[in-house]
Amino acid sequence: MKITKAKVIVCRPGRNFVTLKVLTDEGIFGLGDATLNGREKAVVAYLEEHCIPALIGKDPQNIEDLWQYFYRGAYWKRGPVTMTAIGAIDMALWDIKGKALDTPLYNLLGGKSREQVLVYAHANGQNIRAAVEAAQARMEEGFKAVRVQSGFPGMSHPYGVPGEDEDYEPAQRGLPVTEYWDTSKYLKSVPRLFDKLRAELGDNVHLLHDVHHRCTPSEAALIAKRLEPYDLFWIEDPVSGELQEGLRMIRAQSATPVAIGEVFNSIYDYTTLFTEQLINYFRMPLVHGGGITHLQKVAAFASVYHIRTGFHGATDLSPVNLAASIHFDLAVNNFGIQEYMPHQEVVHEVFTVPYRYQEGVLLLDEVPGIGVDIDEEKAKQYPYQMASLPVNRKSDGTMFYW
Ligand code: KDG
Ligand code: MG
Repeated sequence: MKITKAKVIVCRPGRNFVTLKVLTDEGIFGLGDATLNGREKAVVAYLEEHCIPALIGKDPQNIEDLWQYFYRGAYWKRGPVTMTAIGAIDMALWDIKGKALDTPLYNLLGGKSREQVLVYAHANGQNIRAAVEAAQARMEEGFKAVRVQSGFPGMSHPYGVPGEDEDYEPAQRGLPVTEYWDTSKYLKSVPRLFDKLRAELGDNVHLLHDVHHRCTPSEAALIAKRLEPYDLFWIEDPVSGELQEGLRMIRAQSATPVAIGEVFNSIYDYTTLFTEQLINYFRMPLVHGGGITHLQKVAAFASVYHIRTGFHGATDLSPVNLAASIHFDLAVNNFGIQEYMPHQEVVHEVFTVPYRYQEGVLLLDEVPGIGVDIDEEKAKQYPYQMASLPVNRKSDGTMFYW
């Protein structure tokens, strides 16, 4: 089998998505997600200028060798743009292999370890009352795990908490907007939020919380300690993970489980975190972490240390990534949980998907490969528009430095 062509499809059904389509001489094609929120065109250029020319004529069945070719061959390893481009190629090649062998991707990854994938939903509110009501609404929809974020006095729209009647979408059109953050207000409010949640929702739901890298290690240790009585499933990104040793302080103070890694892209981002068992869940998604081939190695490394998957699954990752993640989640032994935010309806005019939500889990149809298709004509009706994630300043104007 030979790769004859590969193209990058950029579209904006409600938000920007970048999709790689790899075609072969046997008429089989594969899709990969290449969306890097706010930096979409950098990945497009990386793929079009450097990777696609080198893909033509290669045998798509040799996935491991092609992964190493693009990772090692560039000399410049790692980084979100590089790893997203490699991730898209890798996903597309696994999709081709599944279609060529007429079997779902999860079969190629060792077969099913479970029949369904536990997911967590998002519940956001501009204040504690609204957040509690949003969490109740998710539970009524059947979710067994809910991530809860709220605004608090002096900060009704912290990062990731949409305004009333707005969809979750931290990237805004054009250049970045500036948001402000006050850690001391946050540290006081977040235990109040979870106190209220446990009082009103009871113990029969997993509660999660995303700190969005806003704390220093000692502040994060304080949060982990203060939230201990509420038995969280995890706190996420309590600190920015570049300083892996920073997580030691959180562990020393608290047994609250920790998830990290949605902005990581390499197995080397995890060496201290895994070997010292400083986290419980790793979040690096297939799309930004070099694809299925690399994540298999990361998951195997994590499993040695009792660390489980908790893949990032926000709506800025395309349905191709979500479907591939569900295959991975079904197959991998050390699965933990999958983030699930449903895409807007308009996204499904462009992408047809093999998964469906039911009572707190995602189920997958028996389809060869990843099982997502893209309607290229429809995609043309939704052209790209530049959008950026916000920048963050402390309330005195200082840029965040971690
Ligand atoms: O592009 C940024 C989003 O993916 C991020 O804000 C979502 O933190 C996030 C999460 O946990 O889903
Ligand atoms: Mg997050």
